[in-house]
Amino acid sequence: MIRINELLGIKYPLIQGGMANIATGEFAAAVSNAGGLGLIATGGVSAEELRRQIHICKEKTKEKFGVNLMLMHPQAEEIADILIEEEVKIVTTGAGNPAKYMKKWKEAGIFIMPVVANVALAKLMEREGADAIIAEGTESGGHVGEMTTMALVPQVVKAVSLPVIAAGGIASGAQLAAAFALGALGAQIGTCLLVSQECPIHEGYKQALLKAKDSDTIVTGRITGTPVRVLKNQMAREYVKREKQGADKMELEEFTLGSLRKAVYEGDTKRGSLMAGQVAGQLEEIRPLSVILDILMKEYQKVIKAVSSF
Ligand code: TUI
Repeated sequence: MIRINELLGIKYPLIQGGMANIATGEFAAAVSNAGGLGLIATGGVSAEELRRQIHICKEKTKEKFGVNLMLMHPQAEEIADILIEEEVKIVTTGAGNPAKYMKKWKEAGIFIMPVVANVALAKLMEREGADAIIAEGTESGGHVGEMTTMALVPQVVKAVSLPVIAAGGIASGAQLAAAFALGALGAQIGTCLLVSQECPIHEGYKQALLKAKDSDTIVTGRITGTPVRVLKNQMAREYVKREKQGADKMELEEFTLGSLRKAVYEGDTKRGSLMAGQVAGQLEEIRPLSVILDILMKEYQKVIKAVSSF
């Protein structure tokens, strides 16, 4: 099978993760211009604002780009139609089951790549007509499942005959090589793009990522049912404590209300929800997107040569 870059008509086999409140049209265009597949996030933006972001992205890149539909979005229905109206060619989905939109997306010729966190949803998505599957391990930032990338990817590869893209825990050439070794034909990356020059998050958020060590992320919401991986801080610790004490979902939602926005726009590293994957501990410096992607691919080439000489 051919790699996802050939399938999509992009330079590198790298697609950007959704990243609510962060991946604007301008950012997605910058990822696409750097050789990856940029995706505009829908989490945190209204349907009308999304339409504007799609227009911005089209102006800023001639390369392929897509939109990530966060299925818990209150306007998910409306956004599903906007994607068709705006002739978006590639869609990834997250945080749910997109089956009810897939027939009309397929009729519109959209290339559909649902993000799944287990084999059951991967199989269902194949039956519903997905074009590729993004298998996302719990190492990822944001909303996560239970399985690790190492265990999930080969099991999804075995279960479906579609191209599989590995996600979660990929930020170096060695990790990219590992993803291919597991049978993936591409990788989704997110956390390592947060520390790009082009990423529109607050400088405080970027500095917190650079400071993070290997075990500085924590999953909030495991008990209440919406697990989200973030950098450990006062807010995250307090959330988990209250959750263990039996706080109800409404109370916790009030507590975290606007916390992602606080992190992204104000750089509030104490009270904000700084979504990040476990690779945060690997991040060392702020670089242009093109450098991040080029280095990742160069490292990958070196790693496969070294491994094959064993
Ligand atoms: O969606 C993601 N990552 C996200 S979404 C997001 S915005 C958000 N913020 C706070 C709370 C909730 C969302 C931040 N990060 N990744 C893909 C992903 N999808 N991970 C896990 C899943 C998933 C979970 C349950 C997919 C399907 C599912 O259930 C399927 C069903 O049938 O309901």
